[in-house]
Amino acid sequence: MKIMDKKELEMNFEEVFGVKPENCFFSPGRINLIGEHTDYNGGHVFPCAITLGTWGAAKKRDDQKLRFYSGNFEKLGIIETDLNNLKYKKEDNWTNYAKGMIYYLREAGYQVEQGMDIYIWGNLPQGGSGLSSSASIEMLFGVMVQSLFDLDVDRLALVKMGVKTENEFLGLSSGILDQFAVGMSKEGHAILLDTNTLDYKYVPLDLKDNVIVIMNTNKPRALVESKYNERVAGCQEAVKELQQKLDIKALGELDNETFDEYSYLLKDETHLKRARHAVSENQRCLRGEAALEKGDLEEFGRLQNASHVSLEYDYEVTGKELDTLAHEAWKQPGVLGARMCGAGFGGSGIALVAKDKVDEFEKNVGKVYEEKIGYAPRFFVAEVADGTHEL
Ligand code: GAF
Repeated sequence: MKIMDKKELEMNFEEVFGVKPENCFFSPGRINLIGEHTDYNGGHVFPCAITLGTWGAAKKRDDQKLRFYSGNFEKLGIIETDLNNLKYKKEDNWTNYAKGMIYYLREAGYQVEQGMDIYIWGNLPQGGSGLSSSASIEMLFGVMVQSLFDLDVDRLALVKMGVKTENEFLGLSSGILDQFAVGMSKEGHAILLDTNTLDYKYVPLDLKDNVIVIMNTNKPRALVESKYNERVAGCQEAVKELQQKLDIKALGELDNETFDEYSYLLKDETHLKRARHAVSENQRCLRGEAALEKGDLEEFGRLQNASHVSLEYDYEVTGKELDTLAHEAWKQPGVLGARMCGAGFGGSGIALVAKDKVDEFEKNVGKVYEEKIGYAPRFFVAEVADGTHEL
């Protein structure tokens, strides 16, 4: 997998803009070990950042122009806009993430009065990788603008602006998982985050003789946003129905027993399934974190498997590509657990695999996937990285 060092980043910037950049940055992607579709339900998530991500170099301009260039989309050339015209435009592609971040920084009163030249390049699989390339770009821009304009803004505020960019600028009702993981992670650690209180703790990620293999479906992205928003709405409906008897604001407040007792209130079978996933996944996330802290990787793997099953049957966000990867992974020697990761409907899964079985694992799972799906998946061994930072 190609990575980019600071020198190459500076050279690429200079080639496009004819001057040297002021600063260079790296922003990771993320995986979520367990706790999926819980973040907009006030539940827990347990992600970590990975060394795949987005690199960026930037320089302030004397005027108010924003000039963006991506090494991944060379054909698009320089996309130009103006600080005073920070509006979402479909054809502006990935630069909408940057525009959103700058818009919300300025809205919050931060002084960003000069334009910038910006070069970015990333190695996260494109087209809905499930590894959060959008949050990676959002946080890259947040930290970039903070540094270039010397803004006194704390990291959590930037994370929240990333979420606002996603929710209000782009219209995806996502939670805080991705931006938090990308912005707040620490090398060698996962973060247990309570998305209701925003309390969090870093947990050393000791996988003993195992590694996390990322399994990318390579499936072209289609309709993920609308299906995602539908799931969010389904959970909100379920909360309303449960509120007839329960004093709750979100599904994450319930344990499995209370949910079972009151689930008769959910007359709609789909709402019942969606809510059951949100509640049980939150409990699995907490149990998973505890198992990992105790070094009980077998239990952790079992919970990951159960998470996939719940996402497959109750939440219905997996699809044949992710199911094939997880189901084949479960059959392989040396695999402790495997599940889809991120929003679903394509994207990536993760598997906890014994180090000495990784080659065999990739060969076997890859072969069956290609036979069933018609094209190959991609595998990466995840390395756990720091959150967005200056190089
Ligand atoms: C996507 C969203 F952006 C996250 O907020 C989260 O809901 C995730 O899907 C599912 O856990 O990555």
